[in-house]
Amino acid sequence: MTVVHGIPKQSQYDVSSVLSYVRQIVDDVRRRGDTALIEYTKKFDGVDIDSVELGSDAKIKCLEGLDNEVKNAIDTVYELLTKFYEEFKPRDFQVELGGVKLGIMWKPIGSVGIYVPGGRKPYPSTLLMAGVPAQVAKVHRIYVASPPNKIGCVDPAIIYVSQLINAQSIYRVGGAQIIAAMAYGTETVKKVDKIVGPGNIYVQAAKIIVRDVVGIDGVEGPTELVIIADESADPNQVALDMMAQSEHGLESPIVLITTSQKLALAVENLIKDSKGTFYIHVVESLEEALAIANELAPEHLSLHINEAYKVLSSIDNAGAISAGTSPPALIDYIGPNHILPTNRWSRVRGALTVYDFLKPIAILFDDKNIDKKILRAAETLARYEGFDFHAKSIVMRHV
Ligand code: HSO
Ligand code: ZN
Repeated sequence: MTVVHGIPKQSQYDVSSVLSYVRQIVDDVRRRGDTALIEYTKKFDGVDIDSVELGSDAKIKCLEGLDNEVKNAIDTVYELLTKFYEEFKPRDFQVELGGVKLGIMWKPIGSVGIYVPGGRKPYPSTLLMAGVPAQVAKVHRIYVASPPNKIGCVDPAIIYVSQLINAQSIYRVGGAQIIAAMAYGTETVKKVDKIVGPGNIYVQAAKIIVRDVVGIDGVEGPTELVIIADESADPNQVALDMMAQSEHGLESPIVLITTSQKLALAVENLIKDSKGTFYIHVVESLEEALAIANELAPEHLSLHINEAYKVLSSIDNAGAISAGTSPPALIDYIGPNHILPTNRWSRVRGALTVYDFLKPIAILFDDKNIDKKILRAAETLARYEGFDFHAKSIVMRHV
């Protein structure tokens, strides 16, 4: 393990280093379709699959043996997230201003491919985090893709969640190859309108390559955690939150910023035999801690401070905040969402939500009673831009 005294420097995560390699895979899938997918699955996952899609018999067989307790846990989280996103869903909006009606109508995206990483362990929680908001948004067709396990099945918990979110198909292919397939389509894989979900560096590189033809949620790196703690914090809780997110691997920066030297020492002692890339930084004041956290713009921010709700308004950049008695790991499993911006992208984006699956269509209607001043403003701007027909078409209905 490493404990650095200080804060992390620039992220080591560099997708551009694999772009040219991944481009070859993407081009190959575009050219050879399913055949390429089956070959890459043999090469990268070491598994022979006879079809890209999990057929209905295979689904039943692969689902066998899924523990009832896990099913119940999935049902519980599914229900909670569904209620949350139903409440959160934006409503269509109309307002009359200056004698015209302006509005926004929200429409779902037609089709979405959700990538669920396999890697060390399957993440059914990730499919819940993407699938539930997609379903609440009423996305017409949801497709799920995840690498196969050794027996050519997709993980049973992932199949179970796919059924809950009403996925059309499950593809048992992972990596850059399935991202290419969902972007361009193959004999089996349907071309989608948007691809979402986390994944390794190859998956992220593929998303960059295909984003001129398909929507993507973002390009994400390893999990990140910043904790702000004061002298009131419990070192055991702080250490456990740090060790929890360090389970995602050594690439995950886990940072403690604290105003208490005593806490820093206690936490360092507790984590010193744990695997992880840890940073501990002691500061003079809470304001300083908040300024650093805003600069780091982490994926997860956890507040172990007195009356944490009082500082919420001082946080500008974070994918998710866990405060009070809530640990970041609870966000991972019950939401609101754990698909979050990394690599400082929380400066401009936030958690995945139902908005990622909806489009606001702008509507203008009934301008019969439009204020003359507004009409003239539109006409003037059109003429300023040299568009006479724009100007004429604007005023002709009002003469
Ligand atoms: N902490 C990860 C998500 C995750 N944790 C999935 C457990 N399973 C990124 O927010
Ligand atoms: Zn996690």
